[in-house]
Amino acid sequence: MSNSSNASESLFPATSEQPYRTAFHFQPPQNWMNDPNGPMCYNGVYHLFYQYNPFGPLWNLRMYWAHSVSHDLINWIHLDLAFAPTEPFDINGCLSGSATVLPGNKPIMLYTGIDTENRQVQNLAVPKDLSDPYLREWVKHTGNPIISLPEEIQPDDFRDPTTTWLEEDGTWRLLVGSQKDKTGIAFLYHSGDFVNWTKSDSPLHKVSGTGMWECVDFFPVWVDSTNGVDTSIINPSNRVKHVLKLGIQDHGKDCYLIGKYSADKENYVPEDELTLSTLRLDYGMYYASKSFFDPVKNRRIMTAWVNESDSEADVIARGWSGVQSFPRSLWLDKNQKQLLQWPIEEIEMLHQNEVSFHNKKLDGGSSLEVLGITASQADVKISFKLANLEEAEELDPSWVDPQLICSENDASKKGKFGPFGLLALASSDLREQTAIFFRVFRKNGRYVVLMCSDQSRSSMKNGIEKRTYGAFVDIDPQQDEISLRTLIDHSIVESFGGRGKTCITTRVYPTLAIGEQARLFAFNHGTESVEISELSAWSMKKAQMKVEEP
Ligand code: DQQ
Repeated sequence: MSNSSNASESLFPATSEQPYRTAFHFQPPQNWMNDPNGPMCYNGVYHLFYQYNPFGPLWNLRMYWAHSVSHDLINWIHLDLAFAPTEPFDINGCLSGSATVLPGNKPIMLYTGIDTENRQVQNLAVPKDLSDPYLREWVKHTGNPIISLPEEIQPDDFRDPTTTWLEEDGTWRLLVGSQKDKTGIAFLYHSGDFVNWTKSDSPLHKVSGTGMWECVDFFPVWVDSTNGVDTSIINPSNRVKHVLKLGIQDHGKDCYLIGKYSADKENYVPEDELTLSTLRLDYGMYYASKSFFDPVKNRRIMTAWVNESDSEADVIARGWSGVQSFPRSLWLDKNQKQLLQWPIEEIEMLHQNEVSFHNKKLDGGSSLEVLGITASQADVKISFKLANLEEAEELDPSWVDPQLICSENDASKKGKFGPFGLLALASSDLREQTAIFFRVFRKNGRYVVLMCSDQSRSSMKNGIEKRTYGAFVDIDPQQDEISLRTLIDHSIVESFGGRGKTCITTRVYPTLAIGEQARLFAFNHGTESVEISELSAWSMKKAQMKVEEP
């Protein structure tokens, strides 16, 4: 394909003219990007494909796949487009899909095409030249589609094949997301040769009332290790549980279940019911996530599309839309009830100018500026210790929805313990600020920790979305410090509460707190004092994102 690869990076506007371009979150040089597709590691090179509109910064169903590669998941080289809608089986769009590295070290790609009849079908493609370390060119299988639309399913409700996994008998399995009459469905298919696929009599899972399931992901996690597990683990035993991740299209939320997968019975038994409010990968803007097993570092990595919340006119004016979340390692929490997520360790390559301090009291109503770092491009870790917890307010029994509690009690509303946390991308007069904070309540003799990300004052601009997000963090503040890690990157704020138990990602568009004008504060607007037991913050170097010269 020849298209966007001729331009060099210098053709794109300088950062000062583009204050919302990110420094270390993945972005293409221009145009629209959404879902990550087919992430994989092949011969030590990481590949990220993504949904891309090469013709402009807005979404268009007639999607292409763009392709970038990296040796460290931090610095990226943008290659030529990988797939364009050119064939009868994908002429109306190449939608999301997944990679599998087959035995013998052979990568393959499965993706959804929209065919001449506007039906969603599943297609197969392979690299043209396995000796090309970047796998630049891909060849679509001539027998596509390899999976046609099931009779009972609407033409636009059948998409996003998962990474496949191998069973003990040498046959392969994969899932495709769907819906019928508002019941979300993960269809299970099997194949002996990768070309002929048969649908199992029963789907792997379905839940009524949830609507279309997009970008389904299905992978094993160790119950007793932070390492990753290859999707094709044979004989998983009791050391493994399976995560079923579902993109709930009607709500734009990535939810997941933890459960037991039985290959013999071809069934999946989740431990909990699927709900929209619990077990979400991220409680902010984070969708269409996809994970892969990284054999180099023996870990599972996940990335997701983080959309804009800016106005369409501003998106058009700046010529691009969408960023990828910073890659996260993920594993099962010790309690086996939820996943933990943490920025991949390679982030440290970008750290510079560390500032840190210990044991600083933050009186009620006070704040403390974190000086010495570039506050618009930073990685910040902070932990809080609380004394006299018995003074905490009782949680109002009607407060069950954390997002609602956070919206109705923004960062300006004083409590006893909280709000305390960080003011990111703040202007010096604090008229602009993105507050990521905690509140602690008592409930039935125990404690409840609420985490919020309040965008209501994030920008002086009008007419843009400034939602507040919230979720509970499953920690006991009597035993554990309340920790927050926040990645700040110009227009994205990615926060990890309780060492990765609760994540909230947001997009913000400050007008005053941009570039060197941005400031960072620790704050406590509660009436009770809290102690910052530890703070470490780093300026972040800019990652290299280069377009490959022809
Ligand atoms: N985006 C793709 C689909 C997927 C959706 C289209 C999720 O394949 O279901 O761009 O964001």
